Amino acid sequence: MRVVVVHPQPDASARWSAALAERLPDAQVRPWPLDWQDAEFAVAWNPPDEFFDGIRVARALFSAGAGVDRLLSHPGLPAGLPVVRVEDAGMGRQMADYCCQEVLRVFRRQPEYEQQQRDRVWRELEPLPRARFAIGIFGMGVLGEQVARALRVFGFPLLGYSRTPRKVEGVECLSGPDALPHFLGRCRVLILLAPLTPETDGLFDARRLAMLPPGAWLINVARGALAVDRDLLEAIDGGRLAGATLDVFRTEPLPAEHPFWGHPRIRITPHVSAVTLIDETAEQIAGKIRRMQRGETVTGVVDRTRGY
Ligand code: NDP
Ligand code: OXD
Repeated sequence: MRVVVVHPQPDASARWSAALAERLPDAQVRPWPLDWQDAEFAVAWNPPDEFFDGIRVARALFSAGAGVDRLLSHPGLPAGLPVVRVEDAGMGRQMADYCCQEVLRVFRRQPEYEQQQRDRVWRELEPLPRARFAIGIFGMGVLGEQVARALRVFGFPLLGYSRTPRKVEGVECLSGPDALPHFLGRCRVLILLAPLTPETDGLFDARRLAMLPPGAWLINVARGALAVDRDLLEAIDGGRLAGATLDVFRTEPLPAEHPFWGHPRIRITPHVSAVTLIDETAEQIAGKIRRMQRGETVTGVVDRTRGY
């Protein structure tokens, strides 16, 4: 059995290949580029456009991350090839840490205290009422649900929104386009954690951002393209939104001249809210490869028509 690994960073390709080879001792695991014309499986993160030109991948393409938007828009992706995504593998815990940290910062009025520090102002601000500080999670899948569970201990009202109906203890779950304005209208903090698909691309434009309560805070840990950059800046500059925490961007790395960088009410991290942990993820992928080799089904197969 042959497994090809493709990753834009050669050192990451080498680490992935070693981690998979250790778990699949009977397989040949090699980093791309190579002279193979075929392989049973590929493990890929942002493969270059020419990746599929010289090699036929027969059984499945494993994403090295949870999001598959880049793979699904790859110009060479063969039509019938199953695409399998990462399910959690240690990302949920990281995402929960990140979101709790940002929610607590906003709840404890830290952005305002930081501004006061810059202005050398000593002033106590009124604590915010916890019972009215509702947190909304847009995307209640593997990661969204773990974020909700982690936030539960803080006692905020929790709302979840998904494409299809879900049930999560302690979370008021909504779904479907008709429920979106009602959901957004209650989110004091909105966490974006849904995949980038034709339905979610640019969904958070001026109209949808205006549905949030005045002074709301946006946390985008999903994909940058879910929000419209210019509309987000206008909502913050116009005072409609208090600010945003952005981990993901339409163009990554975020270009040096982008106005997000220097904005006093935008916090930026470089797509690190949940990084792929190579050992945990290789373990999951190797397990799925073994199951497929035995003719069994695996979870995490992407529905290409849905886009995730
Ligand atoms: P899942 O597929 O498990 O969950 C996706 C959730 O989004 C589901 O609840 C789904 O609804 C919902 N959803 C999909 N389309 C829509 C829509 N049009 N309207 C409302 N809800 C929608 O994915 P994960 O939780 O594993 O990951 C979510 C995303 O997080 C990834 O796609 C990726 O883009 C991003 N990510 C970012 C990382 C980072 O470091 N910043 C790291 C890892 C992931 P339903 O339940 O009905 O299917
Ligand atoms: C992912 C990501 O999708 O890192 O795994 O964004």
